[in-house]
Amino acid sequence: MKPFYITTPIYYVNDKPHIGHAYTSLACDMIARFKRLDGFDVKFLTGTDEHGQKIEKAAAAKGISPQDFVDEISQSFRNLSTILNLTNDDFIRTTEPRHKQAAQHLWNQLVASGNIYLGEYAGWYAVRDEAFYQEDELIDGKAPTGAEVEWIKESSYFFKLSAWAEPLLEYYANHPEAIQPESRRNEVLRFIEGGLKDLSISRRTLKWGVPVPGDSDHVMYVWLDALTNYLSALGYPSDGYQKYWDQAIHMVGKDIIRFHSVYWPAFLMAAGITPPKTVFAHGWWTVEGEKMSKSLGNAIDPVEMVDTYGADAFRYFLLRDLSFGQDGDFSKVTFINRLNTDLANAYGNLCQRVLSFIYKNADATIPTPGEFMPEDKALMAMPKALLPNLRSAIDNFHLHRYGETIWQIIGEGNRYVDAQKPWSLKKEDPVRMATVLYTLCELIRQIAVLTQPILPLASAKILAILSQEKSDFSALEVALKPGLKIDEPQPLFAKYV
Ligand code: ME8
Repeated sequence: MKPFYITTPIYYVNDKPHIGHAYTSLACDMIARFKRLDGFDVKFLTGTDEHGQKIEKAAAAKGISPQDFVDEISQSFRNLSTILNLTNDDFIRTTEPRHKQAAQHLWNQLVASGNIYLGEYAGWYAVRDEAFYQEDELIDGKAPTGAEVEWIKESSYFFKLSAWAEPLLEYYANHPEAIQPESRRNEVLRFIEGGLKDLSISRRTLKWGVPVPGDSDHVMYVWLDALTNYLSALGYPSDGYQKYWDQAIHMVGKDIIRFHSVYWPAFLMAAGITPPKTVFAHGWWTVEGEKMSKSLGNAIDPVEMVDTYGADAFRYFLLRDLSFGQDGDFSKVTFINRLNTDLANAYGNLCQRVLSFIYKNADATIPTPGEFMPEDKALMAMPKALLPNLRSAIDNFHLHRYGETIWQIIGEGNRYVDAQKPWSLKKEDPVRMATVLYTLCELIRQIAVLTQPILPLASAKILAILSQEKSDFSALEVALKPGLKIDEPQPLFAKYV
């Protein structure tokens, strides 16, 4: 099986998870699920970023030790995996020994290759961004992101980032797939072309971090520490990490593209490691037209969303409504409309009208079909014929197209029911009724196989009703057996006002 490796950013544990974190994790989960069904050997990683000044400050504000603080909040991110039904294979925390060892090993490689020197940093630091800024970057005394900055002057280790501008540009010229989408790639290339300055990679006044090997007065800059998580979870530096590493896809929000597409590949090249295959930066969610912020208290809580609407509905909306890569706005009205239209009225209705009709009128048994008419054959051939399109939607990160494509077939299914009128066939032509119902069950079965990455819970319910054991994509080719008993179907999706 071909290896496949996908990662979410590791989230800061300064606050509880919100819709933005859920979004990136769900996108990765959708891709990971698809790849597993498509026969890949998948590793899907998520986790938490637990060091740095931001966390140290947040712990101090609560009056507890950083370790107690991170243990508590990291757990809420771990719980989110269960709540969102994520299939991550690992959950890494930067406070774990396996990570600290890997981060220190990488540091030693950078020292050995002559890329680290001791100097003095004098400049601005934004705790919220955990980022250094030059005087000329500030706008009205704040970071370009709007974060407050503070002046820092201390001894610091530096990474010779300036030496890596040319190798990075050359690498990106030869690997167009390495930064996606195109607009982000251009943004990163312009930034590198503007010249790179050496980067401060340690802090002396901070204690909450991974100690710099050989100099316990310093801890590593939290981004160097954090980025290494993608390697530590693969067992780096032990042999064998390359198997997945060569296939690495980092999914991130557009806010952290520079860290992933400038600093990280430069660290890696300097340590003799190939940069990740792809960094994809998706867009930004606002809520009812506003930026999410603590002061507005408008962050959407994924736990509440799942409690109210279920994990499938929340997932479906996020991965279907927004063109993946673009910014989007979460509005309650659009959310409810989409659930009602696509889930309750289209997909839910198709399943419910067919399965409950069989349950009530066809002895709760998948009927044995008579001779298929061309329209039956055409309908049953439709979902499986979509697989190449769906594969390309996933491989090209057009995640919204996945649902869009399948829902066209769901529409076809509902039109077929209306045209064939199985309820009238019951008396007029029972053999034809059996053929129509079988055709519809076969359609629903294939749709349930294909919708697993986007609606895993609903798909599992349908596949269970149809007694399907195998559910990877090879199941598309094995037609449904007639004669199976079905349990009483329950509506799959609620309707909301
Ligand atoms: O940056 N819309 O962690 P973080 C879309 N620890 N996505 C959003 C979002 C929004 N409004 N808000 C957050 C960090 N995200 C570092 C990462 S990786 C080595 C270290 C998502 O907790 C998006 O993926 O601030 C964004 O990049 C990430 O959460 C930032 O999470």
